[in-house]
Amino acid sequence: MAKSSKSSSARPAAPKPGPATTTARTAKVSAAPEITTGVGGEVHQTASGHQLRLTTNMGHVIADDQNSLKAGPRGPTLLEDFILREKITHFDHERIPERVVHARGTGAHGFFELTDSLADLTTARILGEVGEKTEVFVRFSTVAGSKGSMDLARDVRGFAVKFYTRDGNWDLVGNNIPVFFIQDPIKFPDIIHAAKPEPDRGFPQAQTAHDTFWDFIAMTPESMHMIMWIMSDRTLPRSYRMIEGFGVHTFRLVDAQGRSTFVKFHWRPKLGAQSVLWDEAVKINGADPDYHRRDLWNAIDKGDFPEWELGVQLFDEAFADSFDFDHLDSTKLIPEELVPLRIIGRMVLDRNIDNHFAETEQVAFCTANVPPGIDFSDDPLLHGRNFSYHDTQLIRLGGPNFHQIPINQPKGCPFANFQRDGHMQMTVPKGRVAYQPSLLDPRNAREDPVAGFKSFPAPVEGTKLRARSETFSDHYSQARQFFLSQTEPEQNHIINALVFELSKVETAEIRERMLGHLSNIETSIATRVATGLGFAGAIPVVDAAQPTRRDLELSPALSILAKTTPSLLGRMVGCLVTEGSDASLVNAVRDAVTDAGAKFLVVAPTVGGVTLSDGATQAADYQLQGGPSVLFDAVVVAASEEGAAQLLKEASAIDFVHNAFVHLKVIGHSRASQPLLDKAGVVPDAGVVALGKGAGATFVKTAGVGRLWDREPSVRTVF
Ligand code: HDE
Repeated sequence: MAKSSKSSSARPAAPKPGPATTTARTAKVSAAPEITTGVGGEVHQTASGHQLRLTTNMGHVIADDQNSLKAGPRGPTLLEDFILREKITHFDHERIPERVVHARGTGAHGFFELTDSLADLTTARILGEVGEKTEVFVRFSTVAGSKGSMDLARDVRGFAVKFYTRDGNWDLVGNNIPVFFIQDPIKFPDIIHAAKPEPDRGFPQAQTAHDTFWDFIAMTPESMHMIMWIMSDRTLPRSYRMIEGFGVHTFRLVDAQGRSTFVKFHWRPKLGAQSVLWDEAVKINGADPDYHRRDLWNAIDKGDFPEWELGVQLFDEAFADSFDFDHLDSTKLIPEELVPLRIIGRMVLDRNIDNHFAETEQVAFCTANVPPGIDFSDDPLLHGRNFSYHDTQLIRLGGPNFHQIPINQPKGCPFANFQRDGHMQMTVPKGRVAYQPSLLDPRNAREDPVAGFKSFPAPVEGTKLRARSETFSDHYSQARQFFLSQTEPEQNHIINALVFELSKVETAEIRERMLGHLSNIETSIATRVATGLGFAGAIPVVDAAQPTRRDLELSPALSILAKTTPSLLGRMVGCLVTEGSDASLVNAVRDAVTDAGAKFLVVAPTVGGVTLSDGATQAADYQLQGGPSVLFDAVVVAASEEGAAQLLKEASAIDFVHNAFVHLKVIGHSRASQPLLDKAGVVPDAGVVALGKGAGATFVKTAGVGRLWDREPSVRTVF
């Protein structure tokens, strides 16, 4: 007390930091500001324009948001300070549980437009009325990592789409891989616990390369098909704009007469599917852990709206009966060569979110959200999901009214029922009647037997039992088909991924048992992985009781590379410049690259940029250490003679060039940059081009081809 009064008398005017206390109220606003928040504060007229008033949640205008209420300037803080208490209390409660899987996500708004009608097969208007545009919200995600994990984990990507249709919300909650690890939902907690950080130590984060994951897999033959997919480049996407999407399960379309057609849903990216290399992924995670979310945000922000085609595979009971595999088994797919994709629409993402938490975090998907005309098959995994997704939102979003959160509300149609109360009821239902039927309130909401949802009347009978159908039992044939349908570089990557992951497994028995499974898929996979593991023993025999693996027709549609049409569209080209870089070269490449639909980004020794040979200032997008070549699809090294000499002493410049080379990228370069290329170990090949006259056209022609796969065996061991 003595000290406090002493100090206040000694420094009477000091404690209140003047400018800060008034910023919020009197900030100079040049024009009428856009008042965009939902806080509901009053706009008040100041001498310099309009200003939103800072208030408490109860609407009390705040005079000082920089200092809490104290007894004397150094004195104890007073409990009376309701402004401080409200602010801190709200902050203390800002976090909600992250999703148990798919915690790290990024979202965007857009629309779906139907281009080919399925009106003869379904009453769902979104699939029947050509030209109809339906609002969508999409959330892309990784699966295993926490919210703060890095984007380039080797992982499946979630591809969840909420269509706000006129017949109610439709959630197509898919992945970028068309099959799944397990056949029965009762195994889901096990596979996820095995993949997540090990419970005793809390690591590794966002990785499958550890004992518990492979322990579970080594004991689970039904996962082998999925293993081939997750060890492929599919789990290292270059961009969310460049992933395919799959509904995975078989669904039903139901027409007005109650007839059903089976359907599988596929998304196809307009930019083509593309992946990065593992070594590149590891480095991107360090350089920019937000690489995918930044990429999506930037593309939409600049008006390069990513687009996907929606394709369907349609088949009837007769096909389902004749198909070698069970269409209810989520570890199997139907090759497109057997049932071709019919493209019926397109989806464009054209609006970034306004708020990550309110939209991307609070969005609640559920596979059970289907409009009339779409129905479920008997895929057991789908049935498990129909329960799980709603259930998980109750803990994650805190109660049964999460459908009232703006991002989850049906926007295409009204909703009305007699469900009431519960945590966070946001609406004010009127009247005394909260039930039906009722004579008291006959005009309130009632069923519509014609337009309402009707389940397809599939005949059902059976003995109650816990069992797995025999038709689900071939775990190796489609895994083999997938591997053999890949191009050579893609097969090499699967082998190297298996070697990498299993090398992180400490228990030899798990590694060896996995070799047994791989041998059931294809002998050469097992022998190559064994070489990579330095395992010289006999490969164990596992699951000899399984039905004999069959040789299926190859399916080129399963390969990314076989379908790739070379293009620079939507790609990023990084150009390393120095003081005195040749202006005509830089400008020519920029123009050509931009014309080809790619982004041209400049990397310079300082973010202030450089002066080019013609005296013009070239601004930089990245400072060299923050702009490694892993961020780009192809690079240009445009150093001047002096600049190149300086960069010889700069490790990040040498890495820039070296990594571009070993990541199989096209490198266009000024002749003056040659010493830097030599120091970085670049060996001339078709992808290393000296740029002179016609630099732009030469570079675009070479870079448009994509990666130099032929270079790979010379830069890394292919087991
Ligand atoms: Fe999920 N899954 N899942 N899943 N899943 C969740 O729901 C679950 C499965 C998928 O961006 C959770 O809201 C079970 C297959 C995506 O918000 C949870 C089973 C496929 C997302 C859940 C599966 C998926 C999830 C966690 C086996 C591909 C993110 C948070 C029966 C077709 C959605 C949440 C978003 C999220 C359960 C299998 C895709 C716990 C029980 C197969 C894209 O409910």
